[in-house]
Formats: sequence, C-alpha cells, structure tokens
Amino acid sequence: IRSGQVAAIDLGATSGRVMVADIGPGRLELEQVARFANDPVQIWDGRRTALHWDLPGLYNSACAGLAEAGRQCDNLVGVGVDSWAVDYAMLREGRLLGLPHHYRDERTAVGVDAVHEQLSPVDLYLRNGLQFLPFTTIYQLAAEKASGLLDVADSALLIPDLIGYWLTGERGTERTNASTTGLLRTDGRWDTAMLEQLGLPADLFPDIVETGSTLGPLLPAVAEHLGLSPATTVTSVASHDTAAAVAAIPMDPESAAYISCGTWGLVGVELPAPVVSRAGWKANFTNEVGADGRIRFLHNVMGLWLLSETLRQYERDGYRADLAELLAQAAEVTTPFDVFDTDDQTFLAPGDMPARIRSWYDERGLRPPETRAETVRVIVESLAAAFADGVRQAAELSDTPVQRVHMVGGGSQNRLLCQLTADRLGLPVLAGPVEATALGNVLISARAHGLIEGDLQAMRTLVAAQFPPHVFHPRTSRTMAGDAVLAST
Ligand code: LFR
Repeated sequence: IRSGQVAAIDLGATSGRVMVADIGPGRLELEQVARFANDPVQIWDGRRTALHWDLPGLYNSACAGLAEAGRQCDNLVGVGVDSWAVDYAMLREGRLLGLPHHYRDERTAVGVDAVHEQLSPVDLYLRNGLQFLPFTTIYQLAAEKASGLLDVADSALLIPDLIGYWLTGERGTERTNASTTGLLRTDGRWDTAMLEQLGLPADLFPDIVETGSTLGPLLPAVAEHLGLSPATTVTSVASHDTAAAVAAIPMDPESAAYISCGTWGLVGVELPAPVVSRAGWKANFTNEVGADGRIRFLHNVMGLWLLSETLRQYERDGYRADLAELLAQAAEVTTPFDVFDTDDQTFLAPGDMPARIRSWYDERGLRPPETRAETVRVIVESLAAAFADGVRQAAELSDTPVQRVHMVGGGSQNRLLCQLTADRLGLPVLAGPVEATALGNVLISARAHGLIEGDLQAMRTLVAAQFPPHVFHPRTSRTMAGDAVLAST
C-alpha cells in the first residue's frame, strides 16, 4: 500500500468545493482547496423563466480547484466527483444541449401527471422502490417530452457523470446516482419495459458503471490545461452526494440511524437489501443504492433549505442575517409553537420562505411565528420533529433496533437542531463529520487507487478515529417510541 492524495469535487445545491485528502494506511487528512457558490440561473425560455444549473460555471470553478490541488500535492493520483441527484444534461454527438434544469424548476408537474396516467404511484413504487419526489428523473424526462429535446438528444448524463465526461471523455452512469432516477428496477437494471410504456427512449443514459470503478485518465488537453499529470485518473465514486456521505458515517448500521443534513435532510438506515412494502410506500421511504451495494432506506426531509431560503429572504428585505446570531436568539424563544409539516410541497420552490411558513399556520388557524427568532425556532423545531419521525419510521419499517442517531453534513454544526432531535427521540445524537460527503468521495477513490483497503466498516473505523463525533444526550428519558412533544428550554 502506497500513500498519496486524491481530490474530491463535491457539488452541493448551494455551494461546491474541491477537497484534497492525504491518505495512507491508518491516515486520513482532509483539506479544502476551493469553495465556490452554486447560484442557479433563471433564464427566459420563450414562455417563462426556467430554473437551470450553471454547469459550465461549476465546471470552471471545479477545474480551478483541481489545478490548485495539483499545485499543493506531491502525488495526486485521482479525482472523484459527487453532486446532488436526479438532474441530468442532454447531449448530441458528445455536445451539451443547453443547461440542465434545476430539480426545483416547476416544469415537472406535467411529468408527474403523465407518468401516473400510465402507472399508479403504488405500482411505480413496487417497481423502483423510490419515494415520491415530484422532481425524480422519470418525471423530469416525462415533462421533457413536450420540449422536443428528447428527439434531438442521443444521450443524457447525470451531473457528476457529465463532469467526469468533460474531464475524461468517457461516459457512464454511476450506480448510486442511477438508483435515484426512478428508471431502474429494484434489481438494479434499467426498467426498459417501463421506459417503453412511457414512450421514453430506453437507451438515453449510458451503461451503469459500478461504484469505485475507473472512468478513465484525464483527457491530455485537460491535464495540460490544469497542470496535472496525464496519469491522473477519475474514479466513479459514490457520485450521489448522499451515498458518499452515508459511506463515511462512522456508524454501526445494525443499531444506528443517520441524518445526512445539508440542503436536504436524508433520514434513514442502511440495509443489506431493499425493503419494498406498502407501508414503506405510505411512509414515502426510498431504497437508494449506497456504496458496496448497500441500500439507503431513507426519507427526504426538506432540510436546511428552509433555513437558508429564509435567510435569503431576510437579506432581500435588507436585513443582514447572521445564522449563528439568529440560532442563538432562537434557542432563547420560550413561546410554545406547533411544528409545521416540513414535507409540504409548498416549501419546495425558491421564494419568500417566511411568508409561506406564516401562511401554513394561518391557513390552519394556528398561531404563526412573528419575529425572526421565532421563525428560525419553528423551522429548527419542525425539522427536529420531522427527523425524529423519520428515524422512528425507518426503524419500524426495517426492523432495525436503533440506539443512536448520527447527524452528518452542515446540520451537524447546528447545535440547536442536534439537541432538539436528541430530545424528541430520547436517543443520543452523534454529530459529525461535517464533511461526510467529501470524505465518502475520497475514501472510495483512495480504495480504488489502493491507498487504503477494506470494506465499508473499515472505512468508517478510519473516519471515527480521525473525526470523533460530538455527542448530544437527550434531555428527556423518553423512549424512542414516545411521541409526546417536548417543551424544550
Ligand atoms: C441531497 C440530494 C438528495 C436528493 C436531492 C435532490 O443533496 O442529493 O439525496 O434527493 O439532493 O437531488
């Protein structure tokens, strides 16, 4: 076993980063070399302003980060790319056909109706095992039919696969991210019969490539442009950011649940095989594929999006919002409020979040939060409630005796959120690492390059040693099954 460095391009819905890990046997050091905003663009499409990702801009920033990584490293052997799921770019003869749509763009409603006309939601669940999210690739493609673009495109690539293609010239559909499209059967193969039934092309996405396989070396021109060795290779890591994060959670999946909390809060357990049941469908639990063929049985909670979109509104209102300050004020709020339903689809689109939250309460004749501190408090309190529900449901539906909950990602730095989640569950919440996604990315890359060896648990042991979690003990003695609401201090 050698030692060396690998770089991770980790694209999140609000920001992207390039991280470098210096890895050898029993050694794992992670450093950020670049961080850049991911600002979606609203572009007039002839009928309306549509929401898109600025992929060329993100690629440019990622490349600048890679060049910087190359300058800082003495032996940069590889690169891995991960991002949010479901979105894709279309190509013809290798060229990009327009900017990919953002999953929060409103166009997918048409696609949902079109798909459900052919296949009932429960039938679809029994085929692909995925929770209903209105923006899953299958619905986006169905909506795309009207645009005519599908007649022109000869291939489509998921976001990390597109970056990988631009870096290497090689195309594939990485397994973990493919599992979020809704286009695979629960056995992991493309559901060509369903695609035909929906009138969608069956061969739009390239063949599945397994997590951890080599995509290829950098294109010579790319290597030269970035000042990197042409021997640097791109690994198809767990390219779905949540799959990467879960791979790096220092947990024992037999007795722990997890919350991967960034823009979204992904709440669930890791299982050896999918659980596809009517109860799972009702609870809207998904079976996405993780590293090493594990199953991420989880539910999407709206996540820190509620908070970041609220802060954006305060800034638009001319108030210089400081998250740490607002959270400190929120922790002091003593007025009891009902929690709101964070899953309500009204919160999905960008826009005035505090107003939408107020309306949610008004429409139900409930007392709405008035001040900024109260608004932040109900958001955090409602997220904690949704997390606790998600953990209980995941445990019950999968028969996992959950004894502790791991919180990773940006949410693990939110002490109020961690504490309230622990309180609501009556279970300890182990917070960190904050950079779980980048860690999962580099660990899978490093293993592919022979810098480390072992299974998922060996990788998790390495993370646990390097990034010991911060434990939030519940301030109640309630058991996990208890559903009383805690009036927290
Ligand atoms: C988290 C995430 C979720 C996915 C959502 C949309 O960043 O990847 O797992 O459901 O974004 O792609």
